[in-house]
Amino acid sequence: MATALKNLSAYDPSKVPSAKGMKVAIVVAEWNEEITFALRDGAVNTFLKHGAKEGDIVVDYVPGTFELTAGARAFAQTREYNAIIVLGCVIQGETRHFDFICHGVTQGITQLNTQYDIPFIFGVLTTDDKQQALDRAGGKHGNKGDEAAVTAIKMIDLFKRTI
Ligand code: DLZ
Repeated sequence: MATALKNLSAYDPSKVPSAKGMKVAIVVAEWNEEITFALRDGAVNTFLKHGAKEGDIVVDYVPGTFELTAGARAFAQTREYNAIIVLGCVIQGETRHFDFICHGVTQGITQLNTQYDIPFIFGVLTTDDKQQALDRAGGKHGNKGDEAAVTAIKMIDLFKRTI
C-alpha cells in the first residue's frame, strides 16, 4: 500500500478549484459497508466543502467492488455528470477473489476512462486486513473518499479547460 506515509485527507485547499456547478455521481460498493459508507461520507462532505450543491451529487449503490465498473458505466451513459467516482473496499482474504476483483475493477475503470469524455475516479481501498481499511476510511491515514473527491474536482476542472 502506498498510502502509509500520506494522509489521504491532507491537501492544500488553495490548489483545489471551486466545485460550484459540478455534477458528480458516486457509485458505492455495499460489500464492507462499514468502510465504504465512510468513504462515501468523506467524498460528499468534501464536494460540499468546495462549493458543490447537494442536488448536484448523486449517490448510488452496487453489491460489490466488482460491480463498480458496470455501475459507473450506467451513470456515464446518462451523459449528465462531469465525473464519476467509484468507492469500494477489497480486503485480502484466504481466496484468490481478492486478485480477481482488484484486477477486474482496475481494468474496468481504466477502460471507461478511455471510452468516455469524463474522468472516472478510483476510490477503491485494497488492503491486507480490516484495520488497514479503517485507517483509510476516516482513521489515522485519513479518508480515501476525501482524496477521491479532490481528485474529481481537479480532473473536472482540467477537462473544462481542455476539451
Ligand atoms: C465475493 C467478494 C469477496 C470475496 N470479497 C469482496 C471484497 O472484499 N470487497 C468487495 O467489494 N466485494 C467482494 N466480493 C464481492 C464481489 O465484488 C462481487 O460483488 C461478487 O463477486 C458478485 O459479482
